[in-house]
Amino acid sequence: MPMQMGFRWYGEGNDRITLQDIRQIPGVRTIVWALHDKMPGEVWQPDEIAKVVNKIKAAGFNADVVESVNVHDDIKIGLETREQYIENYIQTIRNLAPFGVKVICYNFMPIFDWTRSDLFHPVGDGSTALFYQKDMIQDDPKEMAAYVMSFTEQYHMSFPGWEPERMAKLDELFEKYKDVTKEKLWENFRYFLEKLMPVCHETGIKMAVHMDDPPWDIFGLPRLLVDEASIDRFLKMVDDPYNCLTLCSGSLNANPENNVAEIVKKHVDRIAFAHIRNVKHFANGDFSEASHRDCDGDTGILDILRAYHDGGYEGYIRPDHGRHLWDEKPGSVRPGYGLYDRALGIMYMLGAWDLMDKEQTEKECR
Ligand code: DNO
Repeated sequence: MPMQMGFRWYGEGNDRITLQDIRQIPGVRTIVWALHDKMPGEVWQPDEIAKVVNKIKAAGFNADVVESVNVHDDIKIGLETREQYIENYIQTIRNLAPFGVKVICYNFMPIFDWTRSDLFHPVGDGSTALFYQKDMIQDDPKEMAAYVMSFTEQYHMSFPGWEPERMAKLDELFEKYKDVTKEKLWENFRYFLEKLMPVCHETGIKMAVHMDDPPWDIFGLPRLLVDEASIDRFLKMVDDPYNCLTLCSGSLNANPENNVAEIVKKHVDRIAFAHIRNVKHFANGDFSEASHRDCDGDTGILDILRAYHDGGYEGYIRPDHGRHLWDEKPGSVRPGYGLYDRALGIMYMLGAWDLMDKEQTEKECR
């Protein structure tokens, strides 16, 4: 089986992009979806799942990848109440299986998911992109959360991992995490995964953890999946073929020291889902997201694609964030998830992939 190209879709009424729009992008087979109105810890019910999956399948796609089933903070903190939330998670896995779901992408970041200081930063050619200004994400999480929440309110658009209900309780959340050291977080992570593995084997669903974005501690909160060593540790900690990675090139490469192609080569068998994104670094530690074209950023997109291709990658892949182009403005587009730049990204990836396929066949024929 070759790699499978996917496209993230936020669902009807929650995304201006329609399944019919996505049909027109060559090569997309998988819709990467979720029940976006679910709070972390809630069970996803079969009728709610069916509603979305039936639409996806009717439009000619598979619904093999869910991004994300978010993990409740009590599991990450290691509170006793985690038992019920883990049970709920297991029930959600069981409920997803009959719909053909193969991979669940999730993250284990305390409190915040991806973090940026500007969601529509001018790139210089009239387009905008997500931007991280290092000195703005240092001391005051509230300021940053208020910025993201102002978007949520102004444009009636909430972001996964940034649920206003959770953000409203930031003080309480920080207080609950105050004794969660990095080692404790690792331990709680292992506990969670070991409980899940039997049901993953039973249902054939792989758990694919997303890298921490950005890959360093923020606001004093520990972050685990930040580099090659931590990925090695994670895979060894629960050494099971169902314990996998969502290898996000952009998240990792926000730290220029991370060589993503090398990580792909080393762990291709344990990558269930590839997020491909290009990042441009600035000397002061800031970074901007860039087009998928190799030379537009510093991530080494072509080396990464080659590592997947030559490693015989058979998992799912999707363009990650794109820039906002043409008529895509705040309010008309989900930050990072416009139509055009992600579609261009797909064509870039498929172009490279087709060429590598061709080269390989020719090599084999000689
Ligand atoms: C950002 C995404 C992440 C990802 C979650 C997975 O755009 O890549 O938010 O979906 O971290 O749980």
